[in-house]
Amino acid sequence: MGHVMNLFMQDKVELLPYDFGAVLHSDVWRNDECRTITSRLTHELDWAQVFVEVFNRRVAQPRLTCWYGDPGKNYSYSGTRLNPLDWTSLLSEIKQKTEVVSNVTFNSVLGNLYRTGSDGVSWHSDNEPELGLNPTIASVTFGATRRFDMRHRETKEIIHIDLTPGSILVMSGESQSKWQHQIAKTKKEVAPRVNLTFRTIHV
Ligand SMILES: O=C(O)CCC(=O)C(=O)O
Ligand SMILES: [Mn+2]
Repeated sequence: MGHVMNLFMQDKVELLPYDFGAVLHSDVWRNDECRTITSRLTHELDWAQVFVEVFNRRVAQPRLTCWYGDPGKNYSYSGTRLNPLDWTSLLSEIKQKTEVVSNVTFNSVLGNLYRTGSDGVSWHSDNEPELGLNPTIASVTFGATRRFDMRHRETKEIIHIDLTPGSILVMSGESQSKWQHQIAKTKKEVAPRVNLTFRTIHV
């Protein structure tokens, strides 16, 4: 279904045709800044391989993750309980800029490192109870551009969004309750991508 109704508001673009809440801010960081930040995040953050149980089998997530935040903001995620590490100075800087752009404050960040095109994240919504109803999540991209897909739970309509380095995707409103999202694996040769999803955990 070809809903061609992009709402241009200042530099912001609503990407969803209905059950709204996905706005992309492009080029928040310059290309040269992105290169430095990508390298620093890759090396400085405490990336770990998380294993999850799927049909009684221990399966490695196809990406590395890390979790930083204010003390005590714990979060259960696919059966794993993660204790946040303390903000690094670089993460604090990125968080500050993300809060200015999105006009929302956050108390934690889940990092994803997609090493190659064989890494991805399958269809899901960020609808854990700790996030509350209709949460606002800001998803920041450094490194390679990867395609982000959003699929409506009922109509099954799929929206494709290229998440470019230095961009912030702000998901809010009904973007989690009515839509799911994924980063599909790709056979194309792609450089590593670092994604930071800033969230507010209510505990
Ligand atoms: O890498 C992305 O852009 C999405 C990551 C994501 O959906 C998540 O961490 O919940
Ligand atoms: Mn997600």
